[in-house]
Amino acid sequence: EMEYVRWFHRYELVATSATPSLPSTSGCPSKLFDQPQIYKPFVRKCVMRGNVETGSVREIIVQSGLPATRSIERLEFLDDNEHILHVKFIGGDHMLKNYSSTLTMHSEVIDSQPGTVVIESFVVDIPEENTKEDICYFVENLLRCNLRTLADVSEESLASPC
Ligand code: A8S
Repeated sequence: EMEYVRWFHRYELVATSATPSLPSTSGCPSKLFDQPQIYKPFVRKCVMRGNVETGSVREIIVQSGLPATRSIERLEFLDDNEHILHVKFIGGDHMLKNYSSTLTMHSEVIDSQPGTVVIESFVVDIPEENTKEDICYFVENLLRCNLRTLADVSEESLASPC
């Protein structure tokens, strides 16, 4: 039981959500995985290993000035029908250990217009040398930035149906 308690407390769950009003009523999460640089302002480059499918891996190179340079990320689960994208960070030189995120897209009526709500949540280990507040502040700001940009660029392509 101690093991269980210890395991449980290594993780912190924080949900963040944003409600960008995307033009299409059904987004396509698989379009997000191989071209994150289109909607993640801090991603400079993305190199895919293989096709976009469950299990495939991408390497992200981020803009300079951040506390990391690269991240290796695996597509853990993808469902374009249910609009779910689940990604796990499996390597890189960043401090986000055991980070994984879940992004879902939902058709909603927003201001009397059909739109898409995108919700992203994450779990991550809190390293000894950081507080939960610091890590959450850092990640939540990045996710908020990404989701806001996604809402802005979605008109062109990303949120259209698969
Ligand atoms: C995402 C979410 C995050 C990405 C973070 C939190 C990151 O790409 C950046 C800076 C870092 O220090 C960590 O969905 C890492 O992309 C922008 C390189 C992982």
